[in-house]
Amino acid sequence: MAIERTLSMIKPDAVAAGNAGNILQHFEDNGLRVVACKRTQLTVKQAQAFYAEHSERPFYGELVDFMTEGPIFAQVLEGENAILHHRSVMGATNPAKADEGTIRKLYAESMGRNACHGSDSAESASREISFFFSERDLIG
Ligand code: 3AN
Repeated sequence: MAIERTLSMIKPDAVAAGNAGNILQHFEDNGLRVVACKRTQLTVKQAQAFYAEHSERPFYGELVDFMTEGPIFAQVLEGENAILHHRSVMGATNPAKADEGTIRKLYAESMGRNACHGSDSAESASREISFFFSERDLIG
C-alpha cells in the first residue's frame, strides 16, 4: 500500500453545527494525518468551479447554494491508501445508507447536506489539493 494525500472538506452544515473539531479528531483517530488545513468560505464562482463535473446534474444549483452558505474547512489528509480510506471513514453519500461510526452517519443531515467531501481518485485529489493549497502549505 502507498502513502497518499487526499483533499477533504468539512461542509457548511457540519461547521455551523460545531462538529469541525470532532471530525478532524475522527480523521486522526483513523490514521489520517492533517498536513494542511484552512477555514474559508467559498464564493459562488469557486463552488461552481470545484463541482464543475456535476454542472449538468439536477442538484448542481442546490449544491452550489449549500456550499457557499457558510464557512468550510479544507484539509489535506495523508496516510496509507488515503484516498479510498478517507472515503470509507466518511461513509456513503446518502447518510441513511452510511455505516455506523462513519462521519456521515454521525453528523450528516441528508444526501445534499452531507457534512464532508473527499476526493474520489488520484487525479481529483491532485486537482482539488491545488484548488486550495500551494506547495508551500504542504509541509508534511
Ligand atoms: P460524494 O461526495 O460522496 O463523492 P458525489 O460526487 O456523487 O458524492 O456528489 C457530490 C456532492 O453532490 C455530494 N457530496 C452531495 O453533497 C451532492 N449530491 C449528490 N447527489 C445528490 C442528490 N441526489 N441531491 C442533492 N445533492 C446531491
